[in-house]
Amino acid sequence: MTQDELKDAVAAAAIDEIAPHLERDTILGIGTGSTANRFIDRLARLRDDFMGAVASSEASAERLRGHGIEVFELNSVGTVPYYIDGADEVNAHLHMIKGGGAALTREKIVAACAERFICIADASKRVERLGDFPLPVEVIPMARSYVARELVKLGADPVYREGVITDNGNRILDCFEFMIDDPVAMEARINAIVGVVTNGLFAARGADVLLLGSDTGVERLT
Ligand code: ABF
Repeated sequence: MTQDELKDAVAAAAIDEIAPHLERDTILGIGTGSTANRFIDRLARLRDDFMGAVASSEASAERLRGHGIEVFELNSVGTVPYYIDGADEVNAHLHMIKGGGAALTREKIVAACAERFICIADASKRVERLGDFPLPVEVIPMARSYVARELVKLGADPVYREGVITDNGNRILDCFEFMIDDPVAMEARINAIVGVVTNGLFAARGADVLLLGSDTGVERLT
C-alpha cells in the first residue's frame, strides 16, 4: 500500500471508532495535516449525525466548513469527547512529536480539552525513540534568539523555520540532532524556557488510542 492509502485506512478506522458514539450535540476536536484532512473528508458523510467541530488550525477549519460542518470556538465548547489528529512521530507509550505543520499550540490546546485523543498515523511515524523528526518549538518573536541559545544548552541544534508565522503570530524553531530519552521531562524543561509558547512533544498528555496503518492492516494500540 502507498503512504496515501495507509492514511486513508487509518482515517476510515478513526471514523469507525467514533461513529457509534456520535450524538446530535457532539462537538469533535479535529487536527491538522494530510492524515487529518482525510479524516475530515470522510467525516463529511456523517455531518448530520453530530453538531460540529473545533479545529486546531485555520486550514482545518476552512476544510470543515467547506464540507458544511459547523466550526465552533473552543471557548464556547469546553470539552470535546474526541480529538483526532496525526503525528510526525509516535513511540510505544503513545508520546508524540507534532507540529511539522506549525499548528502545535492549537493542537495541544484542543488535545488538552479532549476526553480521548485518537492519533492516526501510517507506520512510518512509529519510532522507538523520539527525535529523528526535528522537534518544533513555537516562540514569541522577540525571544527567538534567546530560546535558541537555551535549546542549545539542552543539546539541540535549533534552526529558525524561515518564512513561517504561526496562526498565533509566532515563530518556529526546529530542533535537529535531538534524540529524546525522557519525553515527559523534556517537554516540561522546554516549556520552562521564557519565551516558549509550546513545544511539539505531546507526552504529558499523549494519545489514548493509536490507529497505526501498515501493509498488514490498521493496528489499534492503547
Ligand atoms: C499534524 O499534522 C501535526 O502535528 C503533524 O505535524 C502533522 C502530521 O501530518 P501528516 O498527517 O500530513 O503526516 O498532526
